[in-house]
Amino acid sequence: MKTRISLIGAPTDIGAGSRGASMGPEALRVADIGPMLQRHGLDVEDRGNIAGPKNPWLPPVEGYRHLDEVVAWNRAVHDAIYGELQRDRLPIMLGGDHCLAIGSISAVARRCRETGRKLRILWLDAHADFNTSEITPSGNIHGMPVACLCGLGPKALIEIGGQTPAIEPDCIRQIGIRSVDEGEKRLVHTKNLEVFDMRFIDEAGMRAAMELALDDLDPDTHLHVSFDVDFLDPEIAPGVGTTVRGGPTYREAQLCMEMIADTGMLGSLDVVELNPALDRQNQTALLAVDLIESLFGKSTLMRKPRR
Ligand code: HAR
Ligand code: MN
Ligand code: MN
Ligand code: MN
Repeated sequence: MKTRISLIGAPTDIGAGSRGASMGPEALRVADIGPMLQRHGLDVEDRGNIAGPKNPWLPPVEGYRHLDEVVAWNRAVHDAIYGELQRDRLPIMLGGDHCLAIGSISAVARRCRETGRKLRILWLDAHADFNTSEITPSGNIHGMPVACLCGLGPKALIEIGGQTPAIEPDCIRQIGIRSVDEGEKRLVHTKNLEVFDMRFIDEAGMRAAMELALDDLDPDTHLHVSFDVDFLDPEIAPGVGTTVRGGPTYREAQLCMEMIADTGMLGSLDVVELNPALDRQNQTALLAVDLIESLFGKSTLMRKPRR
């Protein structure tokens, strides 16, 4: 069956430490994300943007910045993504900052429970996003979504998908990680998160990292990719709020996307943290769209999955 895709914009920077990710959805549209997917024969509907509260730009309160607004945005994202999954469409959330993955992934997890499918989450990021209010250095909730999804976070955020925790840590594979805070590091170890950090990628290569991250997938697995654009090296992707040098190169990122495409199991996608205010001539959005093209199966030659 033809893959049916729904684009859903979530124009907010409510969980971020700098303003501008709210312009991400439009920058991705300007970079032709919809027409690119259509050119590959996919059925694409752009559902437009979700609405939510404005960013009051206030300091953190008890370890959380803008908690009420983050809850409102994530409820709206959850409902929109869940609706598309119910209609058997593949949702692409155009963020927005990474706090919105709480809403999208809790919707995906809910749908997987209902349909009896397994879930594997690939978290492509420079950051582990595993902070809590006790250990966060910033109070910015875009540094906390993985913890919230695993049940570590404020009640209103961990309950969004109807079951707490929304997911177990063992369904997550993190790739490209190179910035983890001290307390966060301890929590990553306590919860046994599987992390393919840049040291691993340096030593073993992206191919080995992805082979392991995609290992022993049940044929009936829903694969969710949460693509934080700061995963990429800032030399090629400057348009993000929290750059960390030493990320994957263009070729490494392409291989990562191609190996995910080869599984044929992609079921949903977040594209987050793109910040057009910090970009140059939309190059980071164009790069993200180029990589997403590979994620949906564009390859140089026709090839069979190697795995
Ligand atoms: N770890 C830092 C914090 O919690 C920075 C988090 C930045 N997060 C993102 N998403 N950009 O990955 O504040
Ligand atoms: Mn992130
Ligand atoms: Mn990040
Ligand atoms: Mn291209």
